[in-house]
Amino acid sequence: MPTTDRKQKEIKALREGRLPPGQSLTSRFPILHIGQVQHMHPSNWDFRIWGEVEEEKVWTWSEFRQLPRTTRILDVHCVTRWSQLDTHWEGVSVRTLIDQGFIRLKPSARYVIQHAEGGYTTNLPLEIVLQDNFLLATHLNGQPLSPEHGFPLRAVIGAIPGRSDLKTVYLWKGAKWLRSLEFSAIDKPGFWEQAGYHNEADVWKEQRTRY
Ligand SMILES: Nc1nc2c(c(=O)[nH]1)N[C@H]1C(S)=C(S)[C@@H](COP(=O)(O)O)O[C@H]1N2
Ligand SMILES: [Mo]
Repeated sequence: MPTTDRKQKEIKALREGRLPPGQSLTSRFPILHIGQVQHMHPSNWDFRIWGEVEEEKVWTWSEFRQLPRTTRILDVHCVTRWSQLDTHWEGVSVRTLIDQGFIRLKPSARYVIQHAEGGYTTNLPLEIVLQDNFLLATHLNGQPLSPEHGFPLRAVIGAIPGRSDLKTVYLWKGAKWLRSLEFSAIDKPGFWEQAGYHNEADVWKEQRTRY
């Protein structure tokens, strides 16, 4: 959109309290990752649930597509300072999988480590993964994810306007090309967390780096 339009939307977002400190609005969806785009094919993709669970699970793509589905509209915030509002996602809620018995956690499960194709990892406390603003997404804005955005599955976390009860973290804590969720008793800092980024990454507190 033209700069003036972007600026006006940004002022509106600020007024509505939807733009965290140090962020500016973008209308395109920037593509950002370390390394190369992973070109995944549903036929050689599966998704594993492991660690502190009563029973390990491995779902093929056709099995994953049978799981209960959820849609969410999220404001997403990248630590490199762009934010995009009202992104539409569709996929699977981890809380729903647990509530409906698809995943049975051990009481020792306290953290969730996302493992992506290509080696990227990121970590979150279990309670954040169970929030309404965390989703395992297969679709963005009504379309299956493009390879660049993480096809066939990625995690996403963003703000839901008006839900100040939900902790919102920077988008690096949503791994593209997601292959497994490890439930863990201990925290395991992921790729950026080990590189000096803030482990908690609260967007409203501007927890960008540890230093
Ligand atoms: N596998 C993987 N997932 C990743 C990343 C990455 O480097 N590798 N980058 C993260 C970062 S920093 C951001 S901002 C978002 C960007 O998602 P997008 O490219 O769909 O906009 O992906 C996140 N997930
Ligand atoms: Mo990012």
